[in-house]
Amino acid sequence: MIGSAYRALPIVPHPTLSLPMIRKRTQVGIVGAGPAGLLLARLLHRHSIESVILENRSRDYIEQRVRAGVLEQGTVDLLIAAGVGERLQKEGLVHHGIELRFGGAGHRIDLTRLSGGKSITVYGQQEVVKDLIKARLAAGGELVFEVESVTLHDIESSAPRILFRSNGEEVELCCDAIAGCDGFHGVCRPSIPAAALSIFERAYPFAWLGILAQAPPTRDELIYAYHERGFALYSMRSPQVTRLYLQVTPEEDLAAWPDERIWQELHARLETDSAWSLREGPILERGVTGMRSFVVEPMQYGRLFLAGDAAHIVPPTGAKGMNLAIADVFVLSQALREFFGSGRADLLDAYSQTCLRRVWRAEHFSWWMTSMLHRFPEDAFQQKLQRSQLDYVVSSRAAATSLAENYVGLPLARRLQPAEEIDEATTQLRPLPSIKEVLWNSDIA
Ligand code: RFL
Ligand code: PHB
Repeated sequence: MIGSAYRALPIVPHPTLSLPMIRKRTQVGIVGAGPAGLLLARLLHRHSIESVILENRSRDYIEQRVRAGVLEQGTVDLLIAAGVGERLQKEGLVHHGIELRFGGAGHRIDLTRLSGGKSITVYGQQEVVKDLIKARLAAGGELVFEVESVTLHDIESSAPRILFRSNGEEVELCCDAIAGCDGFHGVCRPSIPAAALSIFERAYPFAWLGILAQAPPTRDELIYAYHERGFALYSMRSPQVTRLYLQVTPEEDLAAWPDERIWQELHARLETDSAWSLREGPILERGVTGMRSFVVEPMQYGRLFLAGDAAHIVPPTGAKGMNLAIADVFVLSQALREFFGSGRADLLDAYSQTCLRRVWRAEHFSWWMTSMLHRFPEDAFQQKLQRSQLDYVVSSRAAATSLAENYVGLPLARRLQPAEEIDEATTQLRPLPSIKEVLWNSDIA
């Protein structure tokens, strides 16, 4: 356990085990130290709101876990504003375009020109996690690794509690609110009665085999390749390290993919008619990731608020998962600030509704990119549609602009407004348009 800022309450007997149990209190209990949980704690700290983060893995494990790599413009801006952007600004690779490759030719989508000056930044998720952990500990914040047996209680009340075990001790953490940031396989979503939730999901008949290779990138922008052998993605992590993905079957056995086969397949799927070389190098890491779309509605139940992968999953083709997690906790931090600052619950009540609008946009974009770029087995009609769509996207400014706008990320809500404001003339409260209406930023006025 690191730090000791949260308040210890008297030791009481454990309700079921009759072991002594340590009671503690905080304002917001956060389950999960991924990008969502860690950034939420950081934003709350900036609003002087106390929180405790509980993580069931070790610090080393979560700092080494290789996952996302593409940060939207709004994510970068928020990390900088939160005071955790120093290394990101030094080491992150700013990209102004991506390539769509098909039929033996590459087609560049100029993200920056088409999105009115925005860009994306390639910076590994585990680097974001390292920066956030460092900032959390430097600020003396509570972050407990390797917790066990986490369970949630009284979440529908105004005094929800988290029970967990840490270093052999039973702990009860009493909170005003709980943030479920524990990813897709966490315990928070299943703590909500099933009847209170609606689930929307889609499975795909493929997965991604991803590798990290000690090989300098030969291109400085990402390449999304549509090929009759299947999709391939060319990405990177640094001037020395390439990140590559291949479409494979969902039940793919990694043992069937020796290094030579991986490189052979990458060469075949990324080939072009013009000069192009893929540099090979030692494979540092490899894994197979399933593809799924999933959304739970609502993203809140009583005083439990789900954020990030705990509430929604997208297939990685749109590079949206971590960015969505970050957008959720931005909304949640603003709502909690209002709640603890003025006692108003209207933004908290609107949390799910506010997040879901962005979530569904990203769900659609990720599904669309996935459907356009992957090979669907034995579906000649689909293949003809895909080629038509790809031709359209690289030849129509309107279609390319739509891709660019979604890829760099729609704006985060600039200002979360309460549902009422003081009328200066009468000094009475007057209702504003609903939160939904004032939140979404549209370019079409
Ligand atoms: P995380 O990162 O899964 O963190 C959840 C944390 O909760 C912990 N946990 C628990 N802690 C305490 N008690 C329990 N009972 C717990 N159960 C779980 C876990 O150990 C973990 O530390 O969720 P979060 O914070 O919502 O973040 C979401 C992102 O991790 C995810 O969406 C992205 O990685 C998705 N993703 C991508 N997103 C992007 O924005 N851009 C990309 O380019 C991108 N590429 C990708 C991706 C995900 C991939 N994989 C491997 C799934 C590429 C891949 C291959
Ligand atoms: C990555 O670099 O890991 C990456 C890039 C783009 C994606 C998904 C993953 O769409």
